[in-house]
Amino acid sequence: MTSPIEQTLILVKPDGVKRRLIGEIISRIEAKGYHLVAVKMIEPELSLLQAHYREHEGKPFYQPLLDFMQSGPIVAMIAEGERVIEGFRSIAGATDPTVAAPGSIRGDLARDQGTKVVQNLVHGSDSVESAKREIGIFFPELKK
Ligand code: DAT
Ligand code: MG
Repeated sequence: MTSPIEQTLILVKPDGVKRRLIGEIISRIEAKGYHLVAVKMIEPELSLLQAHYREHEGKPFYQPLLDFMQSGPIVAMIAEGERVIEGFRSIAGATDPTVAAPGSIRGDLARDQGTKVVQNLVHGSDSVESAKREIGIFFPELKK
């Protein structure tokens, strides 16, 4: 069976930028063999983050999540490759960095900081549908 080439949206969150982990995170994506096809550092508007995180509206960590994501610059990227959506989530590790597998970005480099929202360094799209939607939100200039 052949796997189609996918694209996924990856974010280095403000904690990753502040801790100077952009290079480390990009290295892991490239070492795994995925191609970066777009990279930019931005300070996203609230409306952009609300669109991105709409599935979490109403949850107790929603407002802390928006505040955290606006606490400093982030790096937005598009990575490409066969099964990259699943593959990046595997190298990112579980949402909760305390139990994320050692060897993963979150497992190796993040931990519970006692904050209302989990600070776990990276975002990766979780399906083909959300990747398309999220790439459109963060890279409207690339719309065909
Ligand atoms: P993921 O980023 O692994 O896809 P998610 O989409 O469920 O996780 O949640 C988005 C972000 O919100 C996540 O990276 C960290 C934060 N978060 C998720 N669940 C949380 C919880 N129960 N308490 C605090 N923060 C949470
Ligand atoms: Mg998610």
